[in-house]
Amino acid sequence: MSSAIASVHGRRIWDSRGRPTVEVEVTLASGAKGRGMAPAGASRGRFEAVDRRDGAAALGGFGVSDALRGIDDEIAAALIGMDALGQTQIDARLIELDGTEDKSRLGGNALVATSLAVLHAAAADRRQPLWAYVANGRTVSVPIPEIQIFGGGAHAGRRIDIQDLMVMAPSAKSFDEALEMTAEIYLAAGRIMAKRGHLAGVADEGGHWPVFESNEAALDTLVAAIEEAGFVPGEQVAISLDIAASEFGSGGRYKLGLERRELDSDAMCELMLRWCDRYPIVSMEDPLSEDDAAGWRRFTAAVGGRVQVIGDDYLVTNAARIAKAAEQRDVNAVLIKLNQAGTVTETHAALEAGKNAGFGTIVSARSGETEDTTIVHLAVGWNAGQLKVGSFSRSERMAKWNEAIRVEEALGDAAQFAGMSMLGRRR
Ligand code: 2PG
Ligand code: MG
Repeated sequence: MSSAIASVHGRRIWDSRGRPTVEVEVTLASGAKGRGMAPAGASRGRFEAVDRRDGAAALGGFGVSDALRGIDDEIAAALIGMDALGQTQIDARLIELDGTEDKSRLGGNALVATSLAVLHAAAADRRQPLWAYVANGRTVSVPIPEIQIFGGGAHAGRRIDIQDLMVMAPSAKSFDEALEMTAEIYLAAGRIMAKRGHLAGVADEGGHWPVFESNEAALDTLVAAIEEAGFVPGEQVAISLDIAASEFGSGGRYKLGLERRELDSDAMCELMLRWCDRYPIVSMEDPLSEDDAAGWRRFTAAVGGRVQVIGDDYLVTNAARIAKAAEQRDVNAVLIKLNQAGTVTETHAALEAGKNAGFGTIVSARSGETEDTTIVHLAVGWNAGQLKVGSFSRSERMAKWNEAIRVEEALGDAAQFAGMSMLGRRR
């Protein structure tokens, strides 16, 4: 069998934060090769797959030598001889081999990089671009991008509480045009901030690292940047926020560090609703913390008809959690991250669970990334509709936006741009 796995090899590479991460290379009997790289989050959900890290003093505890040993020994032994075209069987074998609920024994980082390397090798064996291989003849679409302008929270020294202040361009006719509009806004925001002395650098995902006195000041500046770029806020360009509330909230208490005040769940929900009324917000991710199910329900009941409410840390790319959230009407959209789930198969199952619930689905990068562009192909081939990659600078981000331009061009007339119709079905 020419698509049988002949070798599996792990190596240490470095992510966009300068931390070690795992890369896996898989070679098939046919000679086809595939490579997978593990990203890493900073604001992680409690129920995500757990990375295997050395934990010693060296490299801040982020070393991956144990994870690499597991790949070269156990994982290689288990996968060699298996058919790379059978992704479901490969991933089932990885899950069984690891044997833990949270993938902590072999490590979510080892598993996701291996799973992705097999996927790439299989596509190479079939001589197909990855998006076409995963689509397997089904409908594809070019996703609408959510692009960060300001970074905050855990990605920018907590200078503001909100983690990602992003824009979406509902009026764009193509991915290419959406990027052009975003570029104008990113540049305009930089000009405004520099003029006011509000620029402290570049945040983890490439957004401007702001010095603001309040979260509202950040939102006001974003609206100003959209206007300065020549667009009508709320019509041509809208705001999308990732509050990442689990970073500052738990047990029904939310500590807004910037304003030095603490809110209970009701007050936090009220504040998020006020922002939705006051600003042209079309999408809000993790507005409440991962342990505040009642808060989620209240928030979605109030704005779910007009705002996309996305579960990230709350749903951790887990099909069962997504199905439960659908039953309880906690959200109307779901973020999809490969390394939260740990394998390609589980990630796809989570996305399908979201679609079955009528949710918007957003394929997302992590704050710690590499030059890997796989998620672009998955967003297209799985027809996710939306893509979140971070900001409009730093090459680990631009590599992905640029890859999407190539895919859109390659698709030609078949390149259906998802546009805003892909935002979650309203509840
Ligand atoms: C998120 C991601 C990307 P992290 O919360 O959605 O912005 O951040 O990878 O740190 O979890
Ligand atoms: Mg998030």
